[in-house]
Amino acid sequence: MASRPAPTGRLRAAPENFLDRAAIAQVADEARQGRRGFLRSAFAAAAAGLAAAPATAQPAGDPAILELPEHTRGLGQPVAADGYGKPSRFETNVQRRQSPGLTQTRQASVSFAPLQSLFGIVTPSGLHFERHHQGWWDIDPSKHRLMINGLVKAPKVFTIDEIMRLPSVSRFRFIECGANTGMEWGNVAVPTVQYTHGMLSCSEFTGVPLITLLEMAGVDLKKGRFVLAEGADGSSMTRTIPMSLIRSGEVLVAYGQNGEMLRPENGYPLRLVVPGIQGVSWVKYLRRLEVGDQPYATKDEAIHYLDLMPDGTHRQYSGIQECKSVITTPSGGQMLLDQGYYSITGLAWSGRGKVKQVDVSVDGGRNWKAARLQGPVLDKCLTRFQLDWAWDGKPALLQSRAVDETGYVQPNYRQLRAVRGSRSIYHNNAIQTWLVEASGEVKNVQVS
Ligand SMILES: Nc1nc2c(c(=O)[nH]1)N[C@H]1C(S)=C(S)[C@@H](COP(=O)(O)O)O[C@H]1N2
Ligand SMILES: [Mo]
Repeated sequence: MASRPAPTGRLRAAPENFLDRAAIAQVADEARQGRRGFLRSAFAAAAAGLAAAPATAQPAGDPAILELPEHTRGLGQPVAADGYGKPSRFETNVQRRQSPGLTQTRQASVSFAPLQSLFGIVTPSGLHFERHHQGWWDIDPSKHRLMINGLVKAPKVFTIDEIMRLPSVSRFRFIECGANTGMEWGNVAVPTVQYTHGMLSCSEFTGVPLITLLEMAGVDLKKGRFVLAEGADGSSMTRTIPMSLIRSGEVLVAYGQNGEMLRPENGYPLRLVVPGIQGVSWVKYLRRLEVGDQPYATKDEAIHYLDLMPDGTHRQYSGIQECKSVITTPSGGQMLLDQGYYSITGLAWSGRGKVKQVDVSVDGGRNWKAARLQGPVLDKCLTRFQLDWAWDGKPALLQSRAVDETGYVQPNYRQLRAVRGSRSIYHNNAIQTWLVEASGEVKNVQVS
């Protein structure tokens, strides 16, 4: 590996998935001083100042391999049986974060998933992004009920126990807020992939197909062409779900997330899973489903979640999350410490089905190379891609472009704006560009 002197500057405080040297140094420091307690904030540690260590170990005489550390000789800790397991104390930098670019209300309403720190396709539940219109609740499941009414023979009220007795399915699905990447419409260039794309997560959801519950209530499938879904929080979150999606068996009334019950932030004890459709339709704290014969045009469908088009009209019910991808490493805020080999990696997804292909460019879209798709490639799920890259130390513009099984190709900003204009908030699926500077710093830039 061609190596060059380690940058003399400090590692960026921004989260990054190379080893978190600031956190590690702090833990070592505290161990030396015999103090207890771990690093609370990687930002604080980074601010305290830490020179970057070389990326590779010395070839000969590295004490880290020559000297036996204490953990090879002493007695380790007893089982961690009491309570719920936690990540290593060296991983404190891996956290959901609120965007510095968004106005904070009293009730913070969005946290972003640290995409730059994740592997594979599953988002650990504790790192799943959050979007609350009126705060979150930890609802007593024994008191929670789900009502089904409207165009049904026998309106029904289910307890959680009754729902959990039914045959369940488990499916890996992505959820993306329609406003994800919204700041970039205005070319704001927020610093990291956590803030550009972090209203995106992927879990294995477990639940009962909604069609099963509707059939138990004797749904009228001739007249009943839409379902209104309502949440039990104060946001009056109500969304219209077309019966066509429900009849396919895709829409789930879910209680499980990654092998355990949903997290309170994500809708415990019940949420709707509406694969491929923008997050707002995945109603959390689900308490009522009404079968109707036309779309409901609720506040979150008539006032919010509209796409302002260049000709001054609004686009409504544009809920499908079109094919999109982003490189998560290297990405904004990260630092390449050496020239030489890197595995460019990222995520691709499509609300219309499976990802078929991802191409990667290191020269701002002039030349493209097909990336490897890491299996499994699943329907309406995140897909991990990788491409081998040797960085020559010169500035580079990294981009990824996904194609889904319908043949739809992810647009660049010029193509997207030609159709959608530039005054939208929602449904920005443009190609993202990361600039790698000669210094190794990676920055968010927009090229068309
Ligand atoms: N009841 C209820 N459901 C809701 C919301 C809400 O505020 N209340 N927010 C919606 C929005 S806008 C999104 S993007 C997703 C976010 O889901 P998450 O918080 O599990 O990531 O939930 C949706 N469902
Ligand atoms: Mo959202």
